[in-house]
Amino acid sequence: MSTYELLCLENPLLDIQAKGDEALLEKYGLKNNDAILAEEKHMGIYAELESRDAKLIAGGAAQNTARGAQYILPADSVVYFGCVGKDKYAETLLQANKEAGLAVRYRYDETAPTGRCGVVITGHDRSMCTDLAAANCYKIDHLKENWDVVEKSKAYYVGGYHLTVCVPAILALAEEAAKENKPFALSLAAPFIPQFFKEPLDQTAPYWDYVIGNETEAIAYADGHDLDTHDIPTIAKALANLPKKNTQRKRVAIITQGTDPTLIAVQGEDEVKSFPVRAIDKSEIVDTNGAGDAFAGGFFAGVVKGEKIETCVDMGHWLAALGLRELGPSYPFPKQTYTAA
Ligand code: 26A
Repeated sequence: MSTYELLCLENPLLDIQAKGDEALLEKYGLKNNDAILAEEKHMGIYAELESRDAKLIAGGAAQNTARGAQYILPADSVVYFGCVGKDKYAETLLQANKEAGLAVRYRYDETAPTGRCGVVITGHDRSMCTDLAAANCYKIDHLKENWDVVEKSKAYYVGGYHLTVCVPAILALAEEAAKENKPFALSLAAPFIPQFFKEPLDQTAPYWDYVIGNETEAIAYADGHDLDTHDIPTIAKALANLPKKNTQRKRVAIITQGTDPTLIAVQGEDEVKSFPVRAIDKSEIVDTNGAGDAFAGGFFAGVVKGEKIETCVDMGHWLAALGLRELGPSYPFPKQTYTAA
């Protein structure tokens, strides 16, 4: 069995993505740039998007990141874990993963369909409404059954959205990482995670070697943790300097800010470094769905290759710029090759 450079865990979803407008957002009580869990009142949105000529695209934040990292790395470098149903949507996801060369260990749920994410595009904003369905049925037993893969993987990346699903599986990876001195990364995923899933998030915090998020997630974290500031560099520093279990690695906090520079704070270091994004003409942007996931994919491809942090950030910016030119969280084929800025 192969040794993987990176193991990713989260919620495999199919994105049902269409152009929308204020009226559609209002009808379902959605903000123009947000991610939420669907409630009963949202369930009509999927059919409504399909009636607007929706595109069905492989999604799930960390699955996008995993495809992104694999896009850059040599064959068989990345493996992805999550739970899907036994249906056509799962086959669509497998096809996209196959194209990227991403290995998967899916748990197949017998009763629930594959999860869906309704994506409403308005200009350069995207609003996401997720019906987790089978993705919510991930079980730690599945991870234990595949523990040989866990042991043979050299780094772990968990999408923060999984904190709504299976915290024991996240903690099992986190503890293995600390025990074996392997890098463990977690994304903040969306503002509602630090807001409403604060307790499980904080349980994982001592294990973060890398914590990654955008400015709205950083602010939600600050508000939820009484940091009493909305200054992004200050929040990045606070994240980097939380107590840490594995003292052999300094924690790195990475905060992206859309078209504004990406910030890097390293545990124990005074300076928060700032890296401008790669400029791309607004007219070249197809949609912003998955841009942050692409950044993470590029960044962690750099991490597992042992690149210095500046290069990791540039690899993230490069892959995000490629993803912005594609429909949904996708990457261009035939594959392009990374070149330093
Ligand atoms: C639990 N939730 C809400 C989610 C998601 C999610 N991935 C996992 N869990 N809500 C949205 N996404 C994914 O985020 C990507 C863009 O960053 C969407 O599927 C989309 O591909």
